[in-house]
Amino acid sequence: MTRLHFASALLPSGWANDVQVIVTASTIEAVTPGVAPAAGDERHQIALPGLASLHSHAFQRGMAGLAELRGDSTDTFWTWRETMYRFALAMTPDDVAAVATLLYVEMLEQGFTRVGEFHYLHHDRDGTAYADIAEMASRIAQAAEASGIALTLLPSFYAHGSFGGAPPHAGQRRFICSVDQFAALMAASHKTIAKLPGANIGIAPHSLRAVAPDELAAIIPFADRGPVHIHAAEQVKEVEDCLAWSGKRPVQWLLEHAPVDQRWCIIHATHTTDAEVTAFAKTGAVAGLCPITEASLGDGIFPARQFFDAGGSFGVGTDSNVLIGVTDELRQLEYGQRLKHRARNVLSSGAGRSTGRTLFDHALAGGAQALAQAKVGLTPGARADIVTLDAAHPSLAGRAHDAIIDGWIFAAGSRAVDCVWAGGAKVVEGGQHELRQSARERFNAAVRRLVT
Ligand code: NGQ
Ligand code: ZN
Repeated sequence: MTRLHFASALLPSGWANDVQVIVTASTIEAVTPGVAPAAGDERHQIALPGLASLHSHAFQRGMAGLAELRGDSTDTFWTWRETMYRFALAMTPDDVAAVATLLYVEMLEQGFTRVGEFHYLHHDRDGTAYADIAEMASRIAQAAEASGIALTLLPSFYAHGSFGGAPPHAGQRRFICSVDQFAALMAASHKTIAKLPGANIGIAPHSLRAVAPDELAAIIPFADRGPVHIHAAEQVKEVEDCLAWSGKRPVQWLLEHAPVDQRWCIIHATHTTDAEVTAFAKTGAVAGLCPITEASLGDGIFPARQFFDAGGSFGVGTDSNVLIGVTDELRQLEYGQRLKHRARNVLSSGAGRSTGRTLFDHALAGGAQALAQAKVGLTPGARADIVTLDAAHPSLAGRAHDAIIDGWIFAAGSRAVDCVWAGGAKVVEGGQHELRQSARERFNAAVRRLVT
């Protein structure tokens, strides 16, 4: 049992002062506001719940910053993707484990305590399945276990190179499954995560480019009651190709043909019309927004203001993992809207309401929903995923309650994270994960080999 005491803590009911939190094993057992610290309480100033990065492709952390060199033609998402495929084709299971372990260490250091791993690098380098079809998934699970982050594993189904069942191209061979192989992959993935604390599983039909309608219908039952994640409408070309194929836009097609409901998370949904935004919000599905990656890849700007006004839920994901940060994702989300609308505090929930707090609350709730967590936050029964901030950080000086979150997101940035408990274990202290050094060495050795 661990007893923590926070001068100030963000609870589901709002900010409270002098909060004692009792953690037993991986779970919060009791939360008592308004009590003085007792002897033996570990004391901190400011506590927040950990957030989820609801969309990650772990292996891509290995190539972060390596696609920032201008090519011969105009660089786009599609030319980035070629670089990404070349990197993916070179990685061994050990490389994936090394890269994912440091990535998850970095996520924890930033205040992400759960990851939705949209996992599609399944097979060996020649495209044949490993002896254990879930070999790569097991490396992801090992990385989660070593770091302490909670894993929602989302094995991805990927079968085609484009709309209309086009054959995949050679660079995609490590991703490809038949429906039968996917069934075997799901069964093996279930076994892989069975003993992993805090883990759960869903499915990830990659996109309408990669999955034909009959395949989508065939794999949805594999989700059981778990989450279903799909990329949609990230690029204008994807929307055009989808229109050419079906006469519908990607989000529109999904809403008309797939059983989209609260278990679903539509990743990006960048290029959506007003009608799509309204219909999407009504389904109760989560928009999985990845603001740093969407900016990095030149995707466009999601109509977040309209989606919020229509009652839509969203969470954030680090996606390509080019930069890892809770504050970075939330700030970029708001700043994209400011640039688009030429206004300030666009995503605040109303007059006098903090923008940072609005973003944080949405990302907490949307992340939990998208990764099928019934209970999150500093509340009894939730996994003990707790983040403390450094109250001595200059951008937090003199701030109370929501002003702390605004100071953290918009001014202090990531360095203000002090300690992080993941499933009750204190894995980050003074902003550093206990495995930082060894994980960096292993990552660096793998990446040095991959880039030469
Ligand atoms: C992915 N990433 O699956 O890693 C994709 C690129 C694709 C993003 N969309 C590949 N950010 O969409 O075909
Ligand atoms: Zn993605």
